[in-house]
Amino acid sequence: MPFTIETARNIFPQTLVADAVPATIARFNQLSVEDQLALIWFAYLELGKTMTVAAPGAASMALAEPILNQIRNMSFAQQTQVMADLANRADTPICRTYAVWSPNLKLAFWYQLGKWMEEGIVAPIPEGYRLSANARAVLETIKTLDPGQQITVLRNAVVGMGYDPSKLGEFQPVTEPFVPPTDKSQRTSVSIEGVTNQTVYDYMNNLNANDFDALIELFTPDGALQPPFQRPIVGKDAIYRFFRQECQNLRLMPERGVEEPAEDGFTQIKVTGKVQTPWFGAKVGMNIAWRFLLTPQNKIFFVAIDLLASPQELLNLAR
Ligand code: 45D
Repeated sequence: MPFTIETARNIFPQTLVADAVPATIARFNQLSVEDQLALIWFAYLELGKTMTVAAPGAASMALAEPILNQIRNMSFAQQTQVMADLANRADTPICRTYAVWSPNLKLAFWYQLGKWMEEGIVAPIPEGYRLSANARAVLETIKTLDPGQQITVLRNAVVGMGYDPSKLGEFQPVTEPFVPPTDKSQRTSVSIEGVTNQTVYDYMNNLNANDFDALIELFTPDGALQPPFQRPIVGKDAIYRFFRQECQNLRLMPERGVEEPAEDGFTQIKVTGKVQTPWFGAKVGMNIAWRFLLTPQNKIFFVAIDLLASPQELLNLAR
């Protein structure tokens, strides 16, 4: 039977992903909005002890600026209401604007609010705020996660806020400005123990160079890419948009992998290694697996990117 996207999702079924992330987000979503905001604040403070978040670029900040200035000029009570509305996914003008922002813009917005909360410009979490028992338990869980999982929980919490974009109909997402690909002379190549497949090397090197035009040509027209904890993104157009909107300036550091023939002349390749996000740079190396399914023509029919359960999983290349 030929592969479908659904069957392709099951290649290398032994891969152990960080289920703690969606489980923690689900528990987080059950909390009151007051608890949610306070919990993120405490988690963010905790994170700040060991790693610093890089300031977002000026161009991203400029896109969020009108709303940020509006909030800055509000009373503490109004500011608290805006933050609660965002956590509540309410239908307000600010929540609608937020909904169409790319994940990085949402993070940039909260980065600035966090700074202003520290400086007393935006309503802080009330001093002595006591988390509910459930919220305390969620916070304790977050503290036990590895750093890559902690920042993924925070990112997912931020991305989930605001008005539900699926209720907006057609819209043009607002994303940070596009950076040109790295000049050919400045590029470096990854090396992956156990892997010789050129498409896999091209995938890693083009993504590292922000060369999304070259990268997308590695996929079949009906190919799919499955980001961590998401459904597959299907088709070249959608994948290309995702790359341009959400994948700039990542650093992929694959370490090892295994290649083997699959049915119908396809090849399946699993690669493990680290990925850095521009937000935390070398401070946080996320433990990642890529599970590729390539056609006989060596095009990417499917690739899943998984956040691994533990660093030990980096050595798990079993099928
Ligand atoms: O509510 O091969 C306050 C793909 C309090 C592409 C706050 C990939 C109140 C293909 C603290 C102010 C992309 C899939 C909030 C590879 C409050 C591919 C603020 C993978 C919210 C490899 C909180 C890439 C703040 C990966 C400011 C895995 C929180 C990328 C900030 C992963 C949190 C990137 C930040 C991740 C989190 C980035 C900045 C997980 C950033 C996380």
